[in-house]
Amino acid sequence: MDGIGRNMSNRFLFLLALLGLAAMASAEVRWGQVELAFFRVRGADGRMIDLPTQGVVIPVRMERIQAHSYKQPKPPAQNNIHFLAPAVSEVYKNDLGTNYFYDPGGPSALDDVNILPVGNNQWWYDLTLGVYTSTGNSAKIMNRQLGWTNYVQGLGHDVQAFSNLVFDVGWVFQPGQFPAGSWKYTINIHNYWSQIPDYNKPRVPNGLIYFAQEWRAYDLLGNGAFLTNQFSPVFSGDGDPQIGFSDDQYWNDWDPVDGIFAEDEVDYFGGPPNQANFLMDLTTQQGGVTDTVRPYQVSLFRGKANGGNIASLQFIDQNYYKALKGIVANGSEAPIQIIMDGFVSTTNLTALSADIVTKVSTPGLSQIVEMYNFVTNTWVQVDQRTAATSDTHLTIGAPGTASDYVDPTNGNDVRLKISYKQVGPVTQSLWGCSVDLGNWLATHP
Ligand SMILES: [Ca+2]
Ligand SMILES: [Ca+2]
Ligand SMILES: [Ca+2]
Repeated sequence: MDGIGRNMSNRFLFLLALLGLAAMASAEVRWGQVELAFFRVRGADGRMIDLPTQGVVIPVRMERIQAHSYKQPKPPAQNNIHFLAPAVSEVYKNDLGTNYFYDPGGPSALDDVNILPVGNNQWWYDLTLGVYTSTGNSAKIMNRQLGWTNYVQGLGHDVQAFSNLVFDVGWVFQPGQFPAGSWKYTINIHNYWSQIPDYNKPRVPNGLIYFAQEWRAYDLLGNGAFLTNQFSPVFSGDGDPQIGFSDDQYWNDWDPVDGIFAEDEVDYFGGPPNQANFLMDLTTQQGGVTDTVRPYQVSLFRGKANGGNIASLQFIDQNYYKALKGIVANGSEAPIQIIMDGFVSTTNLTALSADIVTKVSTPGLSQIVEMYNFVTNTWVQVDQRTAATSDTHLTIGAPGTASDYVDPTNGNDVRLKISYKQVGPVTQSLWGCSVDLGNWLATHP
């Protein structure tokens, strides 16, 4: 590049930086308050508890965002946000920031939210969601949020497919609080905790929650009319969740809009970049100690070694453990299967997560992550997704009871498997993977 070209290039970069600063400076942030109509949660004894809510007012932070209807093409990316390592207190995050969108007609939707088990038995701290409103609100409105832990298939049309309600909360927003447009809003739930007895404080269930957001006219019981064509939950695409995970699907409560999420209301937005996952960020109050557990042993059950060793798996340093596809016993088997073992300090775990950084040499591959359950003596699949061709950091929690993934008869061994399968066209016949990190995060009291 000649001097003038370099100079112009520098000026262009400078201009871009200025634009970036201007964009940051102009972010519209509003603070408001949200009231609570009701807050019901399943207690430790299995009963639903109706927590006191009279007079409760807690702060809410609102930030204007740009969301588009999923019926319109995705606008060009404004910035490029990479996968991030989680903070200990962050237990679910789907907010890549580059592609917010909504279903303009849909005021009620449910998403499958797999929360990191690091948050198990911790209190909900802050909850961030997104909403699009075509009209704003001139009257009180309600954002009702419900969570179930079970999905039952086969119940058919207009029958609730989800069971075991674990919470049902009615947040009440004031007239004029939401101007027309798209908003990311954070409810500071932790401000509520000082007002209720300790034993009642809601805990984050371990693993999968079917989380519903309903936008309704205000009603003390949460049964107000749906705000169809006025308020819609916002989704965040351009990739899978950075923390926890969710399948590319959701349940669109439209047939009819009645707060009943039936199996035949399952839907998506045509696949990437519009992954059908709520814009959502959930933190929990920190508790316990989280140890990083590094593997002491690695083996290839399927595949051929192609460089690196056990030390390559222990740190994020672009020193990779590499494997190429190998011979399989049958066509359904994954031609690369890497198994790692580590030792945890105690069997008394409250959470266990795989913490991995991986990439593959070609598109067209699927990545499967499994953790070994030593109680049932089975591999448990904890994640499956399109394998990325650039380094991708994932932290994936083991479902159920964390201590089941520890082998106390073998020095508190934990076992992790990462596999790759071809699911589409590939650019190389002898494809492979590079694993920069294969660790665990083990949380205990
Ligand atoms: Ca319905
Ligand atoms: Ca989803
Ligand atoms: Ca490494």
